[in-house]
Amino acid sequence: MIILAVLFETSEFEKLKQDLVLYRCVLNNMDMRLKTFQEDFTNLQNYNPLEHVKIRLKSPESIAEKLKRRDLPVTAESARSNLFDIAGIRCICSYSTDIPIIADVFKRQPDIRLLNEKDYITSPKKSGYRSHHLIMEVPIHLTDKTERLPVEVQIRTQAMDFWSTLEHKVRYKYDNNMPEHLKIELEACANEIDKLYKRMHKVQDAVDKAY
Ligand code: 0O2
Repeated sequence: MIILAVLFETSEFEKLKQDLVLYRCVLNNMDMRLKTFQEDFTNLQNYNPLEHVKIRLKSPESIAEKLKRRDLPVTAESARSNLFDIAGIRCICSYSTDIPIIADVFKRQPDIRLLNEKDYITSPKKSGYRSHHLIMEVPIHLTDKTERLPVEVQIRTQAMDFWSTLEHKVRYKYDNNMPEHLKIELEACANEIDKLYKRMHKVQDAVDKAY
């Protein structure tokens, strides 16, 4: 695998670094909200559908690489107007039935604006990828102004996350040219995982009804 480093020019890199501070503030803000959701779910229902949450800020290298891949200018301004996943949150749930519940909680936040929603669970990708994506615009109140920045939230079950982490690793290893036999195998794994998860969900339902 050959990796060619794509980089920002020095002045653009300085601007990007300043923007990344704002994106980090948005992630801190979302982290607080998620902790509140978890407390509230547990308090109200004695059940927290959020198994765990992963928060990540895209690195300058990944930002530059994504812009280059899309044939866009490798500048801070271009990153800000074209990339919606610089701030990313992954919410991992126990069951697929929890996914719309979490999505609705985000959508009900009065100061958050939904920019885009993709349901790759009802309609999985050809690769077998399953996840619910929300792109949201979140306000952050700075010392002298309010900024609104996009955040990508991916909501999925542990099983979907297990599959997608492995598939991402394989895809990266083969530099997006995965051999056909691995594509077929991974697609089959995604379907098997889905079936197994639904089967286990039925067991859980039966136990819940019995007690
Ligand atoms: P990375 O390295 O995870 O950041 P967008 O990328 O949102 O501007 P797109 O491609 O239309 O535009 O969005 P989509 O399809 O919703 O994908 C967004 C992210 O979802 C991807 O980001 C991946 O993290 C994840 N994803 C989408 N499809 C797949 C898939 O087939 N397999 C795996 N493992 N993950 C997927 P990036 O930037 O492509 O990658």
